[in-house]
Order: sequence, then C-alpha cells, then structure tokens
Amino acid sequence: MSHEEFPTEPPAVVTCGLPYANGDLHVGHLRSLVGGDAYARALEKLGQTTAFVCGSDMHGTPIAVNAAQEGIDPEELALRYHEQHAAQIPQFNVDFDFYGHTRQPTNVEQTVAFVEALEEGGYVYEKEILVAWDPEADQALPDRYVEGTCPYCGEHARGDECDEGCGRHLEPGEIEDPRSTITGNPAEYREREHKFFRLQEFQEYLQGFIDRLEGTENARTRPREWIEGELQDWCITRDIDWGIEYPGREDLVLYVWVDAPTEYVSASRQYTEEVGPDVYDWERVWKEDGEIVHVIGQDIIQHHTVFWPALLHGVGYNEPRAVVACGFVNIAGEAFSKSRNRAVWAEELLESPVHVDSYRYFTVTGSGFESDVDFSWGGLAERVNGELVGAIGNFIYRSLLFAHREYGGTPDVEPSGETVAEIEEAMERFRGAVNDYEIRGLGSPLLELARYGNEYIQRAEPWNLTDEDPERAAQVIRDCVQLSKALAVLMEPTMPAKAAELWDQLGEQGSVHDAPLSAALEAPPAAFDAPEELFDRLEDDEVAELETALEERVEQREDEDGSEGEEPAADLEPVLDERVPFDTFQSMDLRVGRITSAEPIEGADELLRLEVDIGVETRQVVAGLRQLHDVDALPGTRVVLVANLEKSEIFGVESNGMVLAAGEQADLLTTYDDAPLGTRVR
Ligand code: B3M
Ligand code: ZN
Repeated sequence: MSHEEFPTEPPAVVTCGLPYANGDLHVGHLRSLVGGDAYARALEKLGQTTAFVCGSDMHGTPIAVNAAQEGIDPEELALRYHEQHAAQIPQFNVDFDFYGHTRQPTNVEQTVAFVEALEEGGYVYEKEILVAWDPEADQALPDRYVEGTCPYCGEHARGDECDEGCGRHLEPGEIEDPRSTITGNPAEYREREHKFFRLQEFQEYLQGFIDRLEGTENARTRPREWIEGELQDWCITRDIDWGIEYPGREDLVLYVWVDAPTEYVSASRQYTEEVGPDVYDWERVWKEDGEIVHVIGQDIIQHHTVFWPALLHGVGYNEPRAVVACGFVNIAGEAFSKSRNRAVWAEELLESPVHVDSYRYFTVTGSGFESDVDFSWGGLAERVNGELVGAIGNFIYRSLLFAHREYGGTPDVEPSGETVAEIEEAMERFRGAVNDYEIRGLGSPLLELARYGNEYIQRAEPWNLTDEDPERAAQVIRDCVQLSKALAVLMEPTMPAKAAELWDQLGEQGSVHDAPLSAALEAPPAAFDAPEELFDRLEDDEVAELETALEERVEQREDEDGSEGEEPAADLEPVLDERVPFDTFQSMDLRVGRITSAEPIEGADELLRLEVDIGVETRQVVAGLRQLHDVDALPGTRVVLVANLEKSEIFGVESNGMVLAAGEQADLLTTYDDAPLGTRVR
C-alpha cells in the first residue's frame, strides 16, 4: 500500500526522538532536532496540518545511575536537564508545538492505559526469568547497571544494548559474563517474575508494516533482518524504582521504551488540549488516519520499527507512516566521544559567532540525512562563507539594493517565463524532498536558485542597461526580486529567522512562516527599503579560535586520562586459575600483519572494516576500533592477527580473523621489530 502524497487531508504529526534528561545537548542531538523541525515546517509550507512534538525522556537506568553518582534523586536530575533542554532547544529555532516530558501526568496515564489495553488484548504474560543481581548491593541490575559480553557478536555490551558491536537490543539476562556497574562484582542471577509483551504474535503484522513504511532507506531495510528472523517476546518491566509503576505491581516499573515513545502520543494530546480539537485533533492522528512521521537517530531504528508499531497495533492505534533516521556526527574527522570531550555542545554553538540559522543550514544541507557526517568549525565556516554569504546572501543583497535604488522596490513588470519556470522547478524539488523524506533537499534548492540568480544578473549586467535599455533592466531586476522572494519562502524551513528578516526586507506583511509555498510566485510589495546583508562572514581568526579550543579540550582530557596511569588494580581481572597445555596455545595461529585499509561500517558507530596483510594473504576483519583510534592513521599499523579463528559476520560484514588489542581503549598489539608480515607469533 502506498501512501497519498503530502499534503493530505488527514493531519500529520512529526516527532523527534526524545533526548534523555541526562546530560547536555550536543551536535548529535541537534542534527535530528533541526532536521525534524525543518521537516515539520516544510510540511506546513505544503499546507499540511502538522503538529511537531517531542519531550524529555526522564526514565531509564542511565538517569538513575548518574543521579546516584551525584548523590541526588533521579527526579531532581531529570527535571534539571528537562528544563535545560526545554530552554535551549527553541534557541536553535526548533519550534515544537508541544515539548513535554515522560513523567507528566498525561504520559503516565496514557502509558498505563496502553499497558492495560495490551493486558486486555491478551498480549502480556508473566514469566519467571533469571535477572542479573548484585549480591553486595543486594539489588537487581537492569540495563545500564550491568556490563558484559554481547551473546550475538562477542563485543563488550552495556545492559540493554550492544553499543560497541552489533547494536542489538538485549533482553534482561541475555548479556554474558555480567558485571555490576555499581560494585564491579561479577553479577549473580536471581529468579524474578516479569511481564512480557508477545512481540512474536506481531510478526505477520510487522512484515506488512515494513512494506508500507516510508522514510529513509536505513529505517526501511535494516529492520527486515529482525522482523524476518526470530522475534523474541519483549520484557516490559524492570526491578527498579525509577520509572512508571506497572499497573497493579508496586515492585515493578515499566521498561523505559514503553513510556518514552508513548510521549509522542501524550505530547500530541496536550497540544490538542492547548489549541482545541478543531485546530488539531490528536485522536484522529493517533487512532484513525493521521500521518505519523518519526525523526530519530539511527541507533534507535529497532525501537521505532519493531516494538513501537507492534505496541500501537496491539492497542488498536494507527501506525507510523514514516521513520526518518539520521546518521552519526563525527567531530573534526574523528568519532564523537563524550568521554574524551571530543564533542561540540549546544551551548558552545549558541555562544559562538555562528548564527544558529547558519548552523541549521550547515546541518540540514551538509549531506544525506542517513550518512554519518563530520562537524568541524572550519568546514562550517567554509559553507557559511561560500554558500550563505558568497552565493545566497550576495545574490539577495545585490538584487534588493539595485531594486531599491533604481525603483524604490519591485519594478512594475511581470516576472519572465524563464524565472517563473526556474522557481517552479525549485518548488518541485522542495515538494519532492518532503515526499521522499530527504531532509537535505529541503535546503539545497536555495543554493541552486541563488546560483541561477547570480549567473543571470552577471550575464545580464542590469547596471549597464538602465540608460540604454531600461525595459530590459527593469525585467532583470524584477526577476531577481522574485527570486529573492522565492528564496525567503523556501528558506523558512531551514533558516526560519533569516527568512523572517528577508521577508521584512522585502516589505512583506505577516509572517513568512505562514506563507504557503505558492507565495514564492506571488509579487513582492512595490516598495521596500534599502536591504542589509543577510549573513555574516566567519573570519579566519574566529574559526581558528574555535578549532584550537576544541583541540585543546580533547588533548587536555587525554592528558588527564594518561596521567591516571594504569587502570586501578581493583578493576583488573584476576589471572585465570585454569592452566592450559602448551598444545592448546599452539593451536592458535597468530600472525604478524599490517593494516592496509580501514573504513567505517555504515550504521555501526564502533566498528571498522579492516584489511590486514598477513604475508600469505590479505584478510578482511571487523574490529571495534572506530571510536578509539584515528581511522585515517590506522593503515600502515603493524598488528597481531588471530588467523584461524572461526569466521563470523558482524553487521553483515564477514570478519575473517581478529586483531589483538588491550583494554578499554583497544591498545593495539604490534611488533617491537620488523618481523616479516605473516610470521607466526609464539
Ligand atoms: N531517549 C534517546 C536515544 O536512545 C532516547 C530516545 C527515546 S525516543 C522515544 O537516542
Ligand atoms: Zn552485539
């Protein structure tokens, strides 16, 4: 079943993944927040009734763990970050119709209602399972309270997520060799009674759903593996205090992934309570035929394409129309790392000389939404100076200045057919981008249109025509003013504040936010004042200062980590008691190798695909080094490779061997001298 094109008669909701109320916002969050905002604004431009909603994710073990570390109540911590996010997000011109949080009464009520409906539908059962338990702290170790090994790929995993390996969701009890993050002790297992959601019963439904689902390619293809494979029922309760209590069970709270997406519904509902059902009818959207579009990060595709639609279906609600999932943001050529402080924080952007709309333009149009992208101050400055100042701003300024000086505003002629066609084409590309969920395409028509305008004005040289051929001069400037107005309309989703400024400069009344796409072809006012330059250049010294501050901060953190010396002895694993015969060791074929190429594996933020030359042949190996090493510097590095390990497939890539590395930072084992490649290590 294919969906009707936007705009549709039924209203839409656009949601953004809820930021955890657990830490400061950074460019990773902002990529999907700004992308979602631009998309919601673009839908409105097409005349689609749309609510844009989100909220803070207040529950989950990371918040409980961090609050315990700070010695405060999780509620206090979560509310503090919620307020911070709620104040900061609008400063990026991200304009939610409702931004709530998951502990608000509406969400608690909505979540409990969902769970009760699932119970009534027979979709929930109780089962005794073994959960990780810390005997010293005498408590259960759900999710982030436990670390160990992923049973699927063997990588280090945390709680409910294989965050360094295959990215899978992990059910309670699945993690191998569990250790408590509270005491560092090996965890024991205890039998506990939990509630399970019968996800297996939704397999057929989900297979149909994924065929209907629109959105980015990653969100439509990656889930097939999970949906077509063996689905596991889903444990929806946890043994902690922090969360929404399971109805009728004081000893259990709901797993955070039940109440978090429910906030999408609750926020829509609270928006309706504010504006009235005639303006926006949340019930129609969620229970009948509305268009539900989720904008998220690619690490939570499984939650939004498997669990969430099954839950909605189980309670008889409408299903998502599209899931739009964005890639990761790297920092200046290396992986984002909070712990190394290799991050760019929302606050820094707000304090920098970069206008938020320039940043928005950079993040919206930088690359395809699905791709991983790089953030660097230098890269940002290049786009701002080249595209915004040099092309778009320059075209608008010279056009409006000329128009104001010679004609006091818009020359009194009709725009030419060629210009109208050019604008229509840009509008068509914009409409196409909305319908194809191509976030970049919402902003890219701007540069194309401005380039066209700059060439046109350069070619026509109206400044030489005012005496000789005044009619032609008026025509050219009329066209350029129309192009500027079209730019204002098309600019609004990507750069709302700049679009409003331009709207003002054109002498327009009302708000460009409310102007429909078709306004791009309507005549601008006859009179307007002298324009001002729309965008500010970023100067080299400003950029250098920002770059140096980032590098120094990362280095300082690395030095701090370095000065701590070896890992504290308490964290070292005791030497194994069991001795192995020499033959057992000999059965391992270890070889000297050299990395010849290293490249990221799409969708796996920790993993690299390496080619390792071991003399006799070259091996492809998947290794969890992406966050820990400078990927570009890896080729040429000598390593030790386990050559006769069973092959495995990780993230769809065959791994034929293993590179040896020590510790959390994956310190690579290399050779002291230059033994030839392929030499056996004994
Ligand atoms: N709070 C953040 C994340 O996992 C999580 C999103 C919830 S969306 C319903 O990226
Ligand atoms: Zn894994």
